[in-house]
Amino acid sequence: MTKKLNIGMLGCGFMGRAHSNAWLQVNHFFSREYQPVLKTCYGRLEDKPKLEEFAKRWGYESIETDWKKVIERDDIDLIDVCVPNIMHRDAVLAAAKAGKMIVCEKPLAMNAREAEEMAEAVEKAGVKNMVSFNYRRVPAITLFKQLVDEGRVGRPFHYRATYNQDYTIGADVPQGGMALWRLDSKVAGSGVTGDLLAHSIDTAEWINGPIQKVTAHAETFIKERKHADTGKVEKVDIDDACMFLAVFANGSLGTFESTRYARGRKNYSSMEMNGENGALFFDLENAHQLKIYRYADPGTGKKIEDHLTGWQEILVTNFEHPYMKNYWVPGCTTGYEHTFINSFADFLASLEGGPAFQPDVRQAVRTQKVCEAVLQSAKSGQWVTIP
Ligand code: SOE
Repeated sequence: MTKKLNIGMLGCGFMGRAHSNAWLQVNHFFSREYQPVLKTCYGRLEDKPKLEEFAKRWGYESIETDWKKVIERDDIDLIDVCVPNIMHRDAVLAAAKAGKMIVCEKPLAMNAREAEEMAEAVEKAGVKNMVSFNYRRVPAITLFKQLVDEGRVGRPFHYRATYNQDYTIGADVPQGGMALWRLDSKVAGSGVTGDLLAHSIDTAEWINGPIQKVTAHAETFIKERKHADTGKVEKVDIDDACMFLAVFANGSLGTFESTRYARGRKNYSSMEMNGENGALFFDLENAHQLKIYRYADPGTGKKIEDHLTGWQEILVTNFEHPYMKNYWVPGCTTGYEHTFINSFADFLASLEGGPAFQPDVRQAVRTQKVCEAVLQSAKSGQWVTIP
């Protein structure tokens, strides 16, 4: 039996493309009762030519230049929020009130207060929801978590995450506008903390459990940039780079670093965990490789033979690896877009009686609180405990 799931897409930019592709592809690779239908998409009136081209390319049946109309439509089941962060709150509150299912891009909100308000509204409405922290569904990261849960790292001592890019180094890169709203704090809420570290924090807490406290330092390297909307040179308020130390409730120590000024790094997200029984390392530039260092067998506690210890590489493309049996044959890889397809596959499964989808809006509030504590600590120079 198939059921139509009518999608109302808010946004026609980078994330709008990533999500539209995933809605179209998910039934090709995963057997699900729900069949997403790209019903309508919203973009600003001033971006109408771009919106029309977007709708045509991805096969949307109609367009809307008023986002509220998308939510009001009776024929829409799910609102997919891919507009800039400043619009997330209003869109999610309205969608919850209208009883629609919600998919929201990360970060959930501009700040923790907004995030909490959104979670309360969604919970009150009782609507199914997910927040798109897509990297949890990189097969090698899912396997990372599985191996930790199997005890292969053992008692954890350290967790180290980086998320580095280099696209804002040029002083002539404008802030704001359609493409670079992530550089405008009034639209994005924060810089790398909300945009990139939020991913690292979501994954870190998923793997290690809660972070208890943080101490941070943030930097804005270029203090003024031309604003694409006003044409004027304006103060830059976002964090270009941010690093923080964390203490996890499990006793492990965390270090996190993120910047958009790491010359040579485009979308370099890495994580390493070191424990009593072993260690794991992953980086997104080698997305199908997971490195493992095995020191002791988790079942018996017996030390691995000396001549076999050392970093080993798992090519995460086997049928037994997370998500991979749904794609090609062992050795054939998947890409960035598949992390969104995997997310929607799990979301649809949750609608069909499968495990509740994570991260949901409530869990994303938690990530937002850690981000806020990081920014607060960067200002005060003090350790901040996460409430
Ligand atoms: C920023 O450049 C960005 O597009 C993030 O917003 C995404 O979340 C990340 O996955 C890729 O980089």
